[in-house]
Amino acid sequence: MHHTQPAPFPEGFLWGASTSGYQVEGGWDADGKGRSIVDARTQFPPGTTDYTVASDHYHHVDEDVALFAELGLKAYRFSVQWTRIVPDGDGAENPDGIAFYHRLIDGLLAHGITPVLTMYHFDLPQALADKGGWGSRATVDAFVRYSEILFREYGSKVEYWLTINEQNMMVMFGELIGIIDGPANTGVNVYQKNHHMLVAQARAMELLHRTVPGAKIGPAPNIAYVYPASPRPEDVIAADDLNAVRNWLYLDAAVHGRYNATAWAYLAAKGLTPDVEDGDLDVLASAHPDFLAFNYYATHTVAAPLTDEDRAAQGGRGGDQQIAFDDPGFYRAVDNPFLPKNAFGWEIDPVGFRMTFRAIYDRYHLPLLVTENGLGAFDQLEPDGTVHDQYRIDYLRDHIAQIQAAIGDGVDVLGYCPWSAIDLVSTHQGIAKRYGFVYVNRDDDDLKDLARYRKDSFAWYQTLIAGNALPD
Ligand code: BGP
Repeated sequence: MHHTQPAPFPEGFLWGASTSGYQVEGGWDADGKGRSIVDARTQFPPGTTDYTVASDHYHHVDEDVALFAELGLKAYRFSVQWTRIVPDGDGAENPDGIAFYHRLIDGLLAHGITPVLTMYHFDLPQALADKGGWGSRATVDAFVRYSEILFREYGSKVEYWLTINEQNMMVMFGELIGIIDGPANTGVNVYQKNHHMLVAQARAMELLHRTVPGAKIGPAPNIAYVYPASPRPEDVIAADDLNAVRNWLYLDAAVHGRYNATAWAYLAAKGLTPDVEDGDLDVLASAHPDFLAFNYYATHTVAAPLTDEDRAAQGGRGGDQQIAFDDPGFYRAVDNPFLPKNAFGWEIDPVGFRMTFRAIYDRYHLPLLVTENGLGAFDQLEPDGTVHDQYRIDYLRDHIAQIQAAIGDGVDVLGYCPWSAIDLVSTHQGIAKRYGFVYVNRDDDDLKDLARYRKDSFAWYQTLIAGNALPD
């Protein structure tokens, strides 16, 4: 469908930007913070930094919020590190850690920026991991208690809450993105962990609604709409399988409180169905998100699986959270010949963004908030302190135009929070892979002075937000 007039962005549209705690804050053990599984990680891809300093946002918080205000952000999506609030996950509270997020939230509110708070972004307390992590039901109770503290502390200040960032990526590609929850969890069915996270999420949603009137909460999975490689019916089934397993499993559970039938059949075929205790499905059904947040970077394209023989001859395809893997017997991941790729091999598909909006909205009829989308690139800081990232402007413009198309299609879009507000450390590709509107002066092997510089995309996004429209 072609819209002759682009739909305007609604008044109050939440133009934002995103970060996550462990990737931006640093100060990993400051002021009583406990160790998370990310802090405990020892294996990093060659040449990439750890998260001990990151962008040192913990010590630059006022300066960073002032930059967000200058940028004109209407919303800022960040995550609270569980280990700042409850250092060992389920024991004593840490007042200094609690105070840090009050300071951040108060700073945002003082500038008229709506806080969008992610409760959990990959950083499970290591002490909980040692006791079985998400493999143990005790972690569900610990998460609910942590939620209670967050709601008590920040409930009067924060309207938009996100439960768990990219639960689907943690489940499908945990090790690949460095989310390793320790020996106590080795060999535990990841879909059992997934089930516990779904129960924890549902209890948190129900608790927020019961205790903080007017607050809104939703899940935040990574959704990549899956195309069939061709109209061959077997390819279409393969795409439908991956859509179910990667995308709808998580949203069906969050919205309808039930397991997606195709995804359940996939788990059964692999011997991975979780134990579902009495009452769990009632808990899932009792929770009702107010909106759906999702992260979008690219679509996927798959074909029918190879026969064992062909597979042995050709080998399988590996990937990461945005490059689909082969799943023998279910689907074969292929490149989409119509799409370019970024410097890290991720396909770039703005039209697929529109398709993803439509597919989600059509299934769930809830307002949608984009909590990540963006371009990782090797930016260059010039001697005069400028960074010319026209490629990022092009990427953002093309994606934002497709949001407008989706709005024209009838999708209710609350806002857009691209990744990332400022440069931060990638999940598995270091800080050389930059996403921010603000350049942070450090490298993977040299902390330099951590000074902040506005990139060209900063001025461009500033103009866009001020006009509530794509600049000419
Ligand atoms: C998502 C995560 C983020 C973020 C982003 C970019 O999967 O929610 O934490 O890092 O992708 O990915 P990467 O850091 O791997 O480039």
